[in-house]
Amino acid sequence: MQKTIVTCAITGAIHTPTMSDALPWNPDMIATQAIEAAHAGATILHLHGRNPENGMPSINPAHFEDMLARIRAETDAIVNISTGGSITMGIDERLAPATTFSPEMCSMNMGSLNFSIHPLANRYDTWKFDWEEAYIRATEGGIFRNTFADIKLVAEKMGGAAHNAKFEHECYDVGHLHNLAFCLKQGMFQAPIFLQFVMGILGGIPAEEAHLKHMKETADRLFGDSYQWSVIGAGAAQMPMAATAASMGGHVRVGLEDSLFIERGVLAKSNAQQVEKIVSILRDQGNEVATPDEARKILGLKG
Ligand code: KMH
Ligand code: ZN
Repeated sequence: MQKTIVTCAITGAIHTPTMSDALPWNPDMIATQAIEAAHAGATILHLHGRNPENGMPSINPAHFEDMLARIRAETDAIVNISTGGSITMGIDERLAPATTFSPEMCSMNMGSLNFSIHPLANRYDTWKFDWEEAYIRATEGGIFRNTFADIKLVAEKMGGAAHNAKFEHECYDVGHLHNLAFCLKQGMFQAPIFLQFVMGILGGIPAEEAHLKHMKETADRLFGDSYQWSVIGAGAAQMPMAATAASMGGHVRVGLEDSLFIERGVLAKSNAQQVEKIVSILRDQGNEVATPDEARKILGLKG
C-alpha cells in the first residue's frame, strides 16, 4: 500500500495573531514550529513569510533567509514555498520568495475565486465568536486572482529549467481540475502531478464527502494514473476531511494555515500537535506516513 504524505502548512496569510496565541507570526516562530512539525512526522512543509515587526504576510527575502536555513539544517522535510502569498498581493510579489529560494516544491493556484473564511469553518469555536461579525468578515472577503496568464507565469518561472519545482496544484473547485487538464494539454506540467483539493473556503467547493468523491472521480477521469492527490479541509473540516481522504488512498494536509483548532472548541497548541493527531489517525487506519525521501520518489521531485 502506498504511504501517506503529510503536508503541514505552518502559518499562511489568512489567520491573524489575534485569533490564536499558537499562530507563528514571525520568521523565528515559523522555523521553530516547522521543525517541530517535521519531527512529529510532517513530510512536506508549506511555508509563507511573515514580517516580524507586525505579523503581516511578507515576501521580503530577509524574512525567509534565516527561517529556511534553520529548517533546512534541522530537518530533511520537503520545503514547499507558497506562490499564493496573500490575496492582496500581485502575482510578481507572490512569486518572489519561490524564485529567490528555489524550493523543491511550490504552490500553484489553479483558478480565481471569491475567497473568505466560511463562518461555519470556525463552528468549533467557543472563543471570541460572533456570528454577525463572522458573516460581515466573510462577505467582505476578496478575490483571489489566478488567471490563465498568472498560472502560465508561475509554470514558466518555477517549473522551467531554472528551478524545476514540483507544484502543489491548489484546486478550490471542480472547474480548477479542468483548468489544470487544459494547461497539461499545453505541456505546462510534468507527471506525476500533485493535486491539493482545497475544500471549505467560502467561494470554493464545500468540505463535504460527496464533493470529495466527485473531485476524486473527476481527477481520475482527467488525469488517469498520472497524479497524486491530497486534501485540505478548511477550519473545522480539517481532521474529518483528512481522515476521509486517507481512507480513500489520498494524502493529507494539516497546519495552522488551514485550521486553528485541534478539536471541538479547543485551539491547537501548535502545528506539531495537529501533525501528531493526524499521524495517530493514519496509524489507526493502518496507513503509514511517507518519509521525505519516500515522498520525493512518489512525487518525482528534483531531489
Ligand atoms: N491557504 C490555502 C487555502 C497558497 O499558499 O498558494 C491554500 C494555499 C494557497 O495554501
Ligand atoms: Zn498557503
